[in-house]
Amino acid sequence: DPRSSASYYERYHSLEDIYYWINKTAQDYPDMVKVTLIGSSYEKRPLYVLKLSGRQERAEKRAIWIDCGIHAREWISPAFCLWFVQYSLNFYNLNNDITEMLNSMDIYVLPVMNPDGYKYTWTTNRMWRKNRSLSKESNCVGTDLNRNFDANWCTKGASNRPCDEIYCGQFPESEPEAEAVANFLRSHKDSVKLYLSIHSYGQMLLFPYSCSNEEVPNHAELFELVQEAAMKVRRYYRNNYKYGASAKTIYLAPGGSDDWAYNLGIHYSFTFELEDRGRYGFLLPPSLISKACNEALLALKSIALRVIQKTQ
Ligand code: PAY
Ligand code: ZN
Repeated sequence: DPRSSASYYERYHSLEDIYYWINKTAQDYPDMVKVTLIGSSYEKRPLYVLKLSGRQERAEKRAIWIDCGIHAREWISPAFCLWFVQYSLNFYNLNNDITEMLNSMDIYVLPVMNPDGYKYTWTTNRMWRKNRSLSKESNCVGTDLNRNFDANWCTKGASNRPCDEIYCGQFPESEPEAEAVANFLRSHKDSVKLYLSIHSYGQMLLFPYSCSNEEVPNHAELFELVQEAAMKVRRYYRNNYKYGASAKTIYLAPGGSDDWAYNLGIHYSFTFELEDRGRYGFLLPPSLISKACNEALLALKSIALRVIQKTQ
């Protein structure tokens, strides 16, 4: 079985491989993994979410949501979701942090939120970002899924022109991929305490708002969380991550999933920009997958364990 070799996770995988991996992982860990279909893409590909749970039964389980691959060309992002799932399953009851996480929270993982775009980056255009939806008024294809959520939708930092990379779509949640995620979070908003969206590149740990320069009410608390996580990454991996509120740390990005989740009531909401800082950019070589994923994993564990304490 190729999945049991460590090197499987140090490569990038085609969409077909990832679908196969989802199915196989669920089969191999029937007591810890459940797969649910939360919707389908514009081109009718399934959007599968893995629900990871520890073996301890607890009433009123809280939950974490992690999505990868909103943007097609950010290949390290789906690679991280696979890495994270494999790590969780392999190190449950061996590593204290992941054991505590899985015993206190269910973890929902969407490995590829934009399967049509991801497929397109493998077959046709490696630098594609958006999904692959067609528009009536233009020949240009695709909406930026991270501009399609209902958070200051289509204001400064997004575009209403279908040919642009940051096209916001026809209306909020016009895209089936964004709508599926929003519907899932709306129906799980009481249990989901931590929202995490994985992107690349830039090495940043970001929190709301992206859609305005305003500070969120718990800005100081979120700042401490990303600061601590970045400090750990610096110590263990000698690598620097920037951290802070998105709009001020990177740029204005309205209509993003992180702000939308925050406004829904998930007040621990983060976007990670994984490696690197621009040398390879979206084309991060496979030899750097393990370092990028280990750094993000450390940051994730650091934040999640704090959120578990805070939401007790
Ligand atoms: O929450 O503010 C946020 C994320 C902003 C990201 C975006 O949606 O534009 C940042 C970019 C991304 O990961 O998509 C950064 C990359 C390098 C890009 O394409 O500009
Ligand atoms: Zn992105």
